[in-house]
Amino acid sequence: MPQGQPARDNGTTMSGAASLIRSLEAVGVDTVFGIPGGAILPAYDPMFDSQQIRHILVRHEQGAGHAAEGYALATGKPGVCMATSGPGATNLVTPIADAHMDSVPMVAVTGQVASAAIGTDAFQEADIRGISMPITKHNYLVTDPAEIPRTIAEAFHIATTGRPGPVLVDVAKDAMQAMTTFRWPVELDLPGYRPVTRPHAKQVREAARLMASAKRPVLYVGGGVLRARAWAELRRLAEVTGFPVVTTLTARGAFPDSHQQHLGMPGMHGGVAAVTALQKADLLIALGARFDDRVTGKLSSFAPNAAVIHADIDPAEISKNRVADVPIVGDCKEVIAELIPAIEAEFAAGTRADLTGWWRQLDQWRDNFPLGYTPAENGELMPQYVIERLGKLIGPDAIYVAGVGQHQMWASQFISYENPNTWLNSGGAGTMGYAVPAAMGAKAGRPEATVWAIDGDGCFQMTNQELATCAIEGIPIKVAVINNESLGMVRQWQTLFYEGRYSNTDLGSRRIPDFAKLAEAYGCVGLRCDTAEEVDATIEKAMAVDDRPVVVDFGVHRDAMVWPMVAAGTSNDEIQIARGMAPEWDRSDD
Ligand SMILES: Cc1ncc(C[n+]2csc(CCOP(=O)(O)OP(=O)(O)O)c2C)c(N)n1
Ligand SMILES: [Mg+2]
Repeated sequence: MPQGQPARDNGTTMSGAASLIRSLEAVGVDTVFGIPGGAILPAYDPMFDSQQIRHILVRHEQGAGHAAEGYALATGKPGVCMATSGPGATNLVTPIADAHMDSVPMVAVTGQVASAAIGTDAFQEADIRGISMPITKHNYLVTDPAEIPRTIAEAFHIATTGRPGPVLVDVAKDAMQAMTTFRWPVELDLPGYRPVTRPHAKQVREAARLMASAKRPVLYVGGGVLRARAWAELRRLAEVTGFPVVTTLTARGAFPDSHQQHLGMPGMHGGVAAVTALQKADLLIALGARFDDRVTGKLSSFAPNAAVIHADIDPAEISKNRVADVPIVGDCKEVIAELIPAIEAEFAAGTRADLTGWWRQLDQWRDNFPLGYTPAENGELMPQYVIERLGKLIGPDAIYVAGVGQHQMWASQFISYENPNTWLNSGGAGTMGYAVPAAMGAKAGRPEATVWAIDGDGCFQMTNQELATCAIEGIPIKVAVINNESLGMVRQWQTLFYEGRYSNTDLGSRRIPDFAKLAEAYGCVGLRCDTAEEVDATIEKAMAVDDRPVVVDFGVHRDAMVWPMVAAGTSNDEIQIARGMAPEWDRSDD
């Protein structure tokens, strides 16, 4: 298929590098995050003249990769990052792996040493194609300048269609320096790549039949619903059926938290109602979800009595972890759109199970086991309180970006997500250091939106140098550092499973560094808050700043723990609501 309209300069003789930049322009790129170096230098020269592309010079390539992810998730467009060969390219490995795990559309362009030097251990040579093979959806090494436009067109097509993901294009320096004729549009010829988006009608009918007669159904919604932009269809399906909904960590915001039918997040730190609903269900309708171990707990004991309808655009996901009774390969938007009339037809024909008893039970779990936390005995500021107030004062229109750890779980639990693509986090990979650069990318892509990073003191120290990028490039993000002076999530596991032997989890970060001063050094506003009384005023002060990034150092109680919790490797039936405390079920809960 041809990609778009004839581009400016079509048929013109130019360098491979110029043709690379023209190609990026032709696919609609407006923002590139990167750092130049020897092998990619030819591309930076024509990019200097581009009227269309804004290049944001980051401080570390990992920041470029996460920024591209944040940009992609916030805008729905593919994110683009660029790096030089060798260490530049290897610094992109973590965000590429991250994007792969969370199906984020991203194109990474790297410079490679000249083709004659490839394989000679040349200066700054690394086989990034080989290195990134298992963590990209696809990757390329280009040595012929004539191949550049087609490769770029294919890379964007593959990154954004089917199950989205990262694509790497490694371009040899001599291919950028040589002269070529720029040709656009190009014909895409990908015989091995034809993602099925339209579901099989027979499977949809079969699914609707099961759904109409299920007595304890649950819509198990994963991040694929967001990638497919299927939130409106999901809401309609939920309301037509009256089924309860759970949204996984990567799907938060796909269905409004305030909706009566929303049970919340399932999984290791999910709510009791959501976790238990899945365990007791007789039918799971998995939509763009992948039965991740953080959701299923011990797989053999997960939802033992449930039949499974599994809809996913990636056929490799179906029956990977849990056998599907009704597999549906297709785009979630199309699948759900077709499920709705199919189930309406079942209802019209008189098949409709009574869900009153199921809902009575779900409501009981919801009422008896709401999310909560116990204040510290010494009166110290509680991290959950800070995050709850952030959500309340900032509201559901902002974009929230989390790091990885306890603060991430609390940010998922204690903020109400009402809108799609307002919750960005590293779900599959769990990459510390994600928040600041991903927030930067989100804000660069959606400058009108308020973007808050909720970060841990550990995570923040991995990538906070991108605050310099934000300050200099005019990207005024806000950062709440939930400073418990420790690698809190690891410390929690040491408390629970290693008898409180805190081996190497104390960061001393209430003393060093001084985050507020660090922020000021980076040209940001730095604030501090250590008491509950100051929380609202501090957040309001941060909200009033719009010309610079703001960092708030919230000094919080270090022994707070994330509850509920299903210990790794155990059954979801073993969920605990506090240390050593299983829920006390009513007799009617069985
Ligand atoms: C790059 C990376 N290294 C190590 C880990 C393991 N890990 C998971 S959570 C965590 C602690 C995070 O500490 P902090 O950012 O302070 O968050 P907290 O849990 O205290 O809220 C660590 C070390 C990880 N997820 N990612
Ligand atoms: Mg911490």
